Amino acid sequence: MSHIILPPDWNELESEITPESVYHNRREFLKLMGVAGASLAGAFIAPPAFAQSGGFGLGALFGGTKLETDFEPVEGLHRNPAFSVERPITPEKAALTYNNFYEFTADKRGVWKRVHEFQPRPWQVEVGGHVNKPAVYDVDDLLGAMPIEERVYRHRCVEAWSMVVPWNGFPLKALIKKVEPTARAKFVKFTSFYDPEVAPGQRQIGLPWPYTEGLTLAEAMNELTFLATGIYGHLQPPQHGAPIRLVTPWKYGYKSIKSIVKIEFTETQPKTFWNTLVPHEYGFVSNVDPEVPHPRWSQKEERMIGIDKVVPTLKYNGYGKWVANLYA
Ligand SMILES: Nc1nc2c(c(=O)[nH]1)N[C@H]1C(S)=C(S)[C@@H](COP(=O)(O)O)O[C@H]1N2
Ligand SMILES: [Mo]
Repeated sequence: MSHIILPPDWNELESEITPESVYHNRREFLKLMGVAGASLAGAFIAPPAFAQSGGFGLGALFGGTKLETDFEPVEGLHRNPAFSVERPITPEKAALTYNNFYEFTADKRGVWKRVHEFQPRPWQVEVGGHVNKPAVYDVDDLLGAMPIEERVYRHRCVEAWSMVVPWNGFPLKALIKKVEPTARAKFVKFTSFYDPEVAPGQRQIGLPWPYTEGLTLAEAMNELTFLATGIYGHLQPPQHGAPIRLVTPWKYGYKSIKSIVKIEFTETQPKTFWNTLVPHEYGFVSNVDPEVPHPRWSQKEERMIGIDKVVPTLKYNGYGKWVANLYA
């Protein structure tokens, strides 16, 4: 059951290339499950229901289909003018209904239908590892203690689609300063929630749940690196990674890990979800670069969600001014 990979076709909505293709990849799947010989294969790789339409059985069939748009507004929000984008902001409904959140489904147009049981509050974030002041924060205490602002950022998925969205939240460095990393801290590891009862994707065997990501400490301290507790002027909807998610706009979207429960300062480079699954396609650094094609498609252009326009992809997604020095 090999899977034929087509290059992105801008005219045909269903032809997008997605990392979900790894679910069809026999070899990767077997490697993950520690299956050495190919003879056992058939038993394990009945195509994951997951990868097809995102159907997970009853939950998916009977899940509500009304798009929730009523989220708690964030009062007194100011847009930081240092970050402006010449492209139009993606219409909110387009962003709300087109998401990658593999914990729920691999069907990016159906995530919003499958997040109803997800409870983003109460929510705690544990911050620890090589720091002087480890702490467990309630997300609402963080909202009260951190400098909340709005930033309009470009978002470029590795699958060659993009958005422009107004996040609200605070720079990660504000939190890092509070916990005081020690000299041994060289990397920051982020971990998403793990709850297979509400996240059917996590019942999929062979995937390295919970979703994890990582940055170098210098990347984490960069002005651009943002913890988004909301979007479009309100608190974070589940599908965008409620109640708190990372945003690293110069990197491919998968680095921007959703629904974070743990932030750890480590001495060595942490393992990350996509890098563990398909190391030769999804590197640890993963900076947006139109000159470096994905092994299976070009990264020179991207399709803007909602307005369906194809535009050139920019090095560092247009954020070289802030981050190029990190990679000199
Ligand atoms: N926990 C978790 N975080 C995640 C993902 C995921 O599947 N699980 N998908 C990533 C990918 S591939 C992208 S493109 C962005 C999508 O964010 P959005 O739905 O808010 O646009 O989230 C990233 N963060
Ligand atoms: Mo992505």
